[in-house]
Amino acid sequence: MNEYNKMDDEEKFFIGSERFRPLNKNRFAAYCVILSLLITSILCIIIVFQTSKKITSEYSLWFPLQGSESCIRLMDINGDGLDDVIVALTEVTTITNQIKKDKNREKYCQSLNIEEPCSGTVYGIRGYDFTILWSFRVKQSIFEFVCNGIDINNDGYQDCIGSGREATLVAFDPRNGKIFWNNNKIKSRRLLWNFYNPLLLPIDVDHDNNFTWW
Ligand SMILES: [Ca+2]
Ligand SMILES: [Ca+2]
Repeated sequence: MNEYNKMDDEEKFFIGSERFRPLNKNRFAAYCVILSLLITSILCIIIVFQTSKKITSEYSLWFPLQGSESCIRLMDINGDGLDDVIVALTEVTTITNQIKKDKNREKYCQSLNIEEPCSGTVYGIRGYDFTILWSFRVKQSIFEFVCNGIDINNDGYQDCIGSGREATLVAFDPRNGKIFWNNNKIKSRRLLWNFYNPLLLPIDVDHDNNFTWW
């Protein structure tokens, strides 16, 4: 038996034939390692690029000079079967009490037809890309939204009630941001009188035989 026949299959592969240039085993292993590192690096660069692109351009929404004391309510407000966001913001100056030093505030609020400080804004935001679907102003910062079990206009769709600082109260249709009623024109007697968590009572308080309880 000659030397070639004594070799195992792996050794015969690296010896090659007359047609092919013999490939050194160590060199082949080095090529494999380098190729693996190159593929891994390229994949990492692609993943990092795609991830950073989504965070910075597709899933961010910034509100300059705005703060929030509001809860976040998730519900499908545009009927596409996907959750959207209802949240309220307020001007940062109302949180830090700097707004009282603004002499032009009264005129500004009169132009909005809302009592001072007219600083709150409620937003309906599409959940999958943070597009603002609707918004409306309210008197002050909103704390709480109740959107379960109430149909204020009896159209078969759930509505929302928001409550917050200086007795801010608003009822609205979450599908389009239409306001049913609010107390925007009622000045609070005490700045610290707030509404926190509105409750729905299964009671017809004014005896008009009209209340909806789901
Ligand atoms: Ca939706
Ligand atoms: Ca409704």
